[in-house]
Amino acid sequence: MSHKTATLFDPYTLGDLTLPNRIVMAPLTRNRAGAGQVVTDLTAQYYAQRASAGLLITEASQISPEGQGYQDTPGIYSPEQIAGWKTVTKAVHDAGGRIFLQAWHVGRISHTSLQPGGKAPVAPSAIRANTKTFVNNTFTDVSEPRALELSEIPALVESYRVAAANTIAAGFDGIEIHAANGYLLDQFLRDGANKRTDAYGGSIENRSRLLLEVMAAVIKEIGAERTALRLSPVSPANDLTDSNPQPLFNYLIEQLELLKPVYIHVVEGATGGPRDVAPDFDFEALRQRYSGAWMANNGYDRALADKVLADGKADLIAFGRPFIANPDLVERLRANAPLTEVDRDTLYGGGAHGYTDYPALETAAA
Ligand code: 8OZ
Repeated sequence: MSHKTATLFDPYTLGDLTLPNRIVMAPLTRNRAGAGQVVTDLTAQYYAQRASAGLLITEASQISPEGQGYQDTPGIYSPEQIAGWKTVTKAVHDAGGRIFLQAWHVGRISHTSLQPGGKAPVAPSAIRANTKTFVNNTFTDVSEPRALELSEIPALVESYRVAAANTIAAGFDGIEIHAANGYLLDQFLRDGANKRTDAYGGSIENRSRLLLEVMAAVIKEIGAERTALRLSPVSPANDLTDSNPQPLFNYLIEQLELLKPVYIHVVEGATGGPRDVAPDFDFEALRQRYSGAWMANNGYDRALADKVLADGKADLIAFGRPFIANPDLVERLRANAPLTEVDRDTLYGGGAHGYTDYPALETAAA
């Protein structure tokens, strides 16, 4: 198949949206939701400041109370949460932007103190991850999970379908299902966390089953042109591994080609870290199996983005941390202007400082 080459500043037709450029704001966890896991006016301001991106993707938002793994992350399951997100989508649309919600269930990357009734988090198998979560304003070891019963799977799929309906009710342009970075759907995919012996574990087909059922349910509910997906095939984030990721992800993309989500978003390498953690993994083999929009992410700068777009290896490039400190990232990349460095102390939690107070570049007086 042929992919037209482009630059970051060419428009792109994504489903029924016209993106004015190929620059996407990647999902970024900021832990600033209020009571009831409802986003605040500050969040509306934060995304609206970044509306010049071709597309904004929100921070990961839990589909259910059990899906939460960190303090103060927003939800997309209650009427109050939907009402809160409406203020965000309105502010972004009023500012001329487009925005997808990223929906997640963290699975085993949680802590009993965040779970309803103080129960164990759920996972494909009862294996604790060797990683930490952020609760009570500190980084704490995640709790040991319990394995989901086979009989619980249909209700889990249903909670993704409802979250998708809620996402559209909140005024979003679409949903990105988070199946990356070692959270629940990724835990089912990769065999470091999935030791099940039923239809959802073992073979590549079985480990892919839950994600494909979720994608089919969401697409049936809101349409393929509003449904997207994020994957991180080789990322060690959150202590997840797979013994042989290439055939797993090749198969998965072949199945996704039949479902045709509006884009597939792939984290190349270790999330937020080195790009070359698995030099033998062939990302191009995935891209060649998909005829829809391909979104690449991880450690991109303008030079690498220009090269990948010119080579036709991706259609869209997602930038994460640079968007935190540079609300006008699109203009800065266009002008080759210097980027502000992010303040790590204000990444997770807090208020306006380090969130909505990063300035845009001064526009030179005419
Ligand atoms: C950083 C801190 C907490 C969560 C991810 C949602 O890695 C996250 C996340 C990132 O996908």
